Amino acid sequence: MSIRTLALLPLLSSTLSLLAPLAAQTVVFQSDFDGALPSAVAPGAATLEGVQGYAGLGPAGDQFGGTFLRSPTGNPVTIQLNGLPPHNAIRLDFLFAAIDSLDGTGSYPSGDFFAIRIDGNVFFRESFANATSAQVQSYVSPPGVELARRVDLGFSGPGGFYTDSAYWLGGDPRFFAIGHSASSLTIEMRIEGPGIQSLSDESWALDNLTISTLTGVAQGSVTVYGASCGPLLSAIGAPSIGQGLTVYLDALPAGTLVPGLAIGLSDTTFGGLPLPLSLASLGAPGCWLHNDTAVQVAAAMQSFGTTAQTFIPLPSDPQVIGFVFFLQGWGFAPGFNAFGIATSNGLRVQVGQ
Ligand SMILES: [Ca+2]
Ligand SMILES: [Ca+2]
Ligand SMILES: [Ca+2]
Repeated sequence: MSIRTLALLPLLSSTLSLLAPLAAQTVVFQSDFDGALPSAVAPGAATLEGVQGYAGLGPAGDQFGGTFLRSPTGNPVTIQLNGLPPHNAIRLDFLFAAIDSLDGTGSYPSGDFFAIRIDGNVFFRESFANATSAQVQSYVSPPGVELARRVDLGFSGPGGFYTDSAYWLGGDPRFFAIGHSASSLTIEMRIEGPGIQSLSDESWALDNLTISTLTGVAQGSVTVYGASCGPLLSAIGAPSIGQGLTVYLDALPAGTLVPGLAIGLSDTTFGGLPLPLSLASLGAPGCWLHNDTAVQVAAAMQSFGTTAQTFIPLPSDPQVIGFVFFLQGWGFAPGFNAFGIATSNGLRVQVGQ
């Protein structure tokens, strides 16, 4: 599913800023984790350990080496920075080691999600799977990000379920320009979820962390609007060019078939009718249509029973900065109401730099 086609719509050109200023960048934290742990880092149960077989993985000048900060799952690693210069975005650049038998999405021992919270808000939450090729990893690497996948790089093993993976997560565009302007910054990283297990079974590590502040970044936004008759639509990630949003549809009625995502260009009119449009007359009281579905009526979502998710990549074209589109989740839910349809709230997305 893609909305790349949006960038091609000629009607956009008159509404887009072609003069977006270039961002200026200041490094405010940098560590290769080879010496003493910087005072800004609260490691919890994490410790500095040799990188073993990870040594040398990474882009030129930014490779695993010496020691890194290795953490058990379930343990928060927190970086606290204060007195930051004025800025309107931050950039995170780091190497991520997915060590031993992390089990991806699912129920125990699966359910291993690497989550990054920024000032308490979830910014990134993706599962990582190392043990078998049959496991479900929600994280999809952009080009250049995956450095090794399901190979023996040390720690538990070799062999069995204890293979390892390596990622230059800082190369993922979603970390390039994260909206932030406060003078203090708290970043918490941990692997969480129903599948967390002991250090000898699965763990993760962080190397070469650089945090920069940016100025002059045109921000995108995601705004929740409109009523739901049950399902809840939310998104995390960066509504910025070259990046994208992971969209979550939660609280679907039990037995929902084929959840989908309606993508529209208007939240005010649908075929000449005003929005939101009540679906009560169709047999779905309390359910509303919140956008014009002009791009897609039912973009596919990956379904997990009463939840579903998908990733919406945004084009890297600067002409898309400022563009607005609308999302609504829904599903066929036999028996939920006479119409057999459940609909979510809406999301308004404005694309930023
Ligand atoms: Ca290191
Ligand atoms: Ca291993
Ligand atoms: Ca696990």
